[in-house]
Amino acid sequence: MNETPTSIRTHIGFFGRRNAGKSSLVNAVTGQNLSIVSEVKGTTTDPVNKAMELLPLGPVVVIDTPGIDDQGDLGEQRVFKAKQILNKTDVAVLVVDAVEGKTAEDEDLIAVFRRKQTPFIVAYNKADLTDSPITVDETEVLVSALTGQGVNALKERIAALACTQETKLQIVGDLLQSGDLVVLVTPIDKAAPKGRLILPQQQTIRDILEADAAAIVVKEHGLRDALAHLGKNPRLVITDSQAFAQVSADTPRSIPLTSFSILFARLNGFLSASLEAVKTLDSLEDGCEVLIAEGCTHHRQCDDIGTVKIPRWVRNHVNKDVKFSFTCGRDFPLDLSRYRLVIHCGGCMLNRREMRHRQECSLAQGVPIINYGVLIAHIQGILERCVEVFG
Ligand SMILES: Nc1nc2c(ncn2[C@@H]2O[C@H](COP(=O)(O)OP(=O)(O)O)[C@@H](O)[C@H]2O)c(=O)[nH]1
Ligand SMILES: [Mg+2]
Repeated sequence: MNETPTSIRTHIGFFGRRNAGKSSLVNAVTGQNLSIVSEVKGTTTDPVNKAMELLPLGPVVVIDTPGIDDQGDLGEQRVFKAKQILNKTDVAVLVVDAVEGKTAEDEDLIAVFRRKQTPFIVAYNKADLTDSPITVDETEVLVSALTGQGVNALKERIAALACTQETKLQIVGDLLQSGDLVVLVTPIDKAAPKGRLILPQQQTIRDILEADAAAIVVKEHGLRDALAHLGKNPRLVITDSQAFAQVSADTPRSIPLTSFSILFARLNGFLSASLEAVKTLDSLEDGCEVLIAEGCTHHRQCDDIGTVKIPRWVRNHVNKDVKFSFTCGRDFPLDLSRYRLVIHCGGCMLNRREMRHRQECSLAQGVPIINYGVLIAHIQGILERCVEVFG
């Protein structure tokens, strides 16, 4: 928890055919022996992730993938995994064996990068083995993982591509002015991790401080007293969705209120789709299927939010016998057609690209997708109040 969270690191994926030298190049770029290199095709069987500081860029996750031309049953699964990695890749490096040149598979991959608007660079590797000089255009570099030729240039190009992506996104800072006061309500119940705050809470505090505003953190029972003694009204109260009922009652109507998960829905570009999906939620019918998806794989507690509370609240809300399925972690079903609605967690463990990908998959299949925080606020009848602050 002392490190930059994975979800906000730039994800750099290395793709390409088997034996192009992906693992060798990952090792050369990171300066570490992370991935096994060998002349045996298909040596890298699972994606390898490394969180690190990559100069001149900063905190990144470098991901080595299996070859995109792997064969057989297992091979197909590996190719599938490599493609899954693409869904969270911010900058892609396509490694091509300079001696062999680009193949149809490489061209296919470039087409996918373009379709997904993933910035990419083609690294022609094994430059040491080519006798005739290769000319490269501005989307390509010539490198040798073996001799180190071109590796620094590659890093700089990756950094440049990542910077074109970099728009300064704020969780809440854009709503604040210097000197503002924000009250955060964070219940500490059985499900809270030992000895620390959860990631969205930490990130929100950091964002408030960056805006030169002040954060006051209270538990739900301490809110009323804190508001009475602050001396001035806070700009905003941000609560954990689970404490909405009490917090909404204890926060005077003149003070804007929202939740961590609504803020993160907005951060992930997820808010307007969620607000749209409210209508579908209200019109769920007996027997229809709903998918509840979580990004993390936390230990399930009794009365767990995703598997117990939300199904209960939804059933009570619509008074219908709705059927629920659950998925967590990296898994997200490709085929969503049987679902009437997807209910997704705030996704604090997933990066923006992955969240956007999930939203796009869902909407492309005509399945509305709603975020936990929006759903809970709606069911509690305070959704309008909770989005007022966004104007
Ligand atoms: N000569 C030369 N060989 C390389 C270079 N990069 C990788 N190789 C060799 O190519 C083979 C495949 O490398 P590997 O990194 O495992 O490829 P991957 O399957 O794409 O991950 C290994 O035998 C490496 O030693 C390079 O720049 N020059
Ligand atoms: Mg490999």
